[in-house]
Amino acid sequence: MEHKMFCFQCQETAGCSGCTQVGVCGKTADVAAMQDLLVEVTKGLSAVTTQLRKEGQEVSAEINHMVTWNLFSTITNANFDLDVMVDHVKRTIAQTQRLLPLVKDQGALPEISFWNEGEQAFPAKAATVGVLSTANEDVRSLRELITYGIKGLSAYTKHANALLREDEEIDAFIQRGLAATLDDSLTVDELIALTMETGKYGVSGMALLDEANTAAYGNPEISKVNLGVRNRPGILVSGHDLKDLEMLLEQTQGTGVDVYTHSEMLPAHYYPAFKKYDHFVGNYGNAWWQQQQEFESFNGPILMTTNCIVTPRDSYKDRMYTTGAAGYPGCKYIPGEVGEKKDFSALIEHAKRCQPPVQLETGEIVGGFAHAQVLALADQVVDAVKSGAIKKFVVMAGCDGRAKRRSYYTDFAKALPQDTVILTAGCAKYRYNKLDLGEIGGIPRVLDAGQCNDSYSLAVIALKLKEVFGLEDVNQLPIIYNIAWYEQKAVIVLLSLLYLGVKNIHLGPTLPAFLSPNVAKVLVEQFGIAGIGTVEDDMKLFFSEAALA
Ligand code: FSO
Ligand code: SF4
Repeated sequence: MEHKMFCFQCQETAGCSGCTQVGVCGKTADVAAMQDLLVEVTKGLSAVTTQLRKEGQEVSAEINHMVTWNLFSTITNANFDLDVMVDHVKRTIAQTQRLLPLVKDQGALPEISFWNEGEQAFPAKAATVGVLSTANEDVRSLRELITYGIKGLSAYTKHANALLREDEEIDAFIQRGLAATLDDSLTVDELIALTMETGKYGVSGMALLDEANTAAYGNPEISKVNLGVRNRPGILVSGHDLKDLEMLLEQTQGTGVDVYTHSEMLPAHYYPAFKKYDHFVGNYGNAWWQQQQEFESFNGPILMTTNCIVTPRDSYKDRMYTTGAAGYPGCKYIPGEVGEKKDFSALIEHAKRCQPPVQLETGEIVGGFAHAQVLALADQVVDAVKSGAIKKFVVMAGCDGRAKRRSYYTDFAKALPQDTVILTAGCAKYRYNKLDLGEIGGIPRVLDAGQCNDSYSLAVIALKLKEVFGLEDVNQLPIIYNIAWYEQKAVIVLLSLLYLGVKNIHLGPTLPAFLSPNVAKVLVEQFGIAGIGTVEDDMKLFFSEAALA
């Protein structure tokens, strides 16, 4: 069948090889084409800004934000709005054209930096620039691995920017890395080195966001999060942007409208600053992919601050709002740039006309084990390890998703020996965070650090434990890595862990389709990356006497 599009950036890609007719995520061929073009013109702009920096010129925050916004909007299931994509292609070309005359040496710039045609020419151009335009499969694989890592890094940078944190070095890398993916002179070895460098900046990006979040909202602390509902209308907030949540909480105070979190917004309840809001009731539902049922029964407006958007049902489409880099055609968009106050009055008025949410569950879950909280418990944790009460930590961070095979993670968590503790972050936790796995000497067996970006916390914890136990190598710790991935933020988390020297990471439920056999081989040979097997086999692999020796 003829390809109408080609995208293989996420775990759910069709047939584990590529979406060619329509995305499994719901992305249509015309949106896919415009996202390809948006990524390409952003690379063209990045080549210009990289050359300008080389020539000693400064690049404005406005341009940096444009690059990260563009990339964030092309992450899996973030933005499905064709008009928005077209508009951003136009704006990006306009900025590139504005900056181009400032470049003294234009000799090394790629063709796309000069491309300046109107909207009618967009579809034809898009058809020439997608993933498959790189013929060599290893070069293509590395270019995409770097691009997807940078997409994830852009998302985290954008969240830090929303809290008025900037890091010119990270932005300069993002643009240099993007420009390098258009450079035909780079060898495979140079691209592998750039992949590792992407991981290095992934660590910096997550550290920047961690600092921004904790400075604004305090250090996450052990918290019980209510799963039930109250008898008042509510607004459900999903995605990852804490600044949006803060603005909404401020504006809903005293209005009689409650606020609930969904999916990756759950960890907001762990921050001290959000505890002062009486109307911040709890978490509603589960991971992103269950949103069709859960948004329907919520009854009130939903605010998607980022991905992951599932094609909305007609029954609640008029209640779904987007903001930031998220977008869906037909859903109302709440504008607001970095530093601007967003106006959520439309959602609040909408909520007042709605019924209260239908209760899905009752009870509480416990979370808030980011680095400061775990390090505050360090003595307890170290004693438990020394006494043998805790034999292993299992990092099960990452994403959840629709694939049937992901039931592995629930079964794996259930099958773990009682003397193991799960360290988690990201929406992967919904596969096992309500199983009541108990405690070891007062330490819960599931320690949730927060969102996917808070995987940074898990790295900080590991490095601290290495120091406490006087080990030379982080891989000598009793930690197993069994990570689930879905989209490109997981790619930057993975590259960051590799940069920190973590080896033998198991990645599932399937390995990325964008890894060519040769690139996969490098990851296997140099880093011991592996997939997952059956729960039974993996239990033997991790917990047989030989593995524990
Ligand atoms: Fe999940 Fe979606 Fe947070 Fe991702 S909600 S899948 S890796 O956006 O970023 O963990
Ligand atoms: Fe397919 Fe994933 Fe791309 Fe969507 S983001 S089109 S599901 S590969």
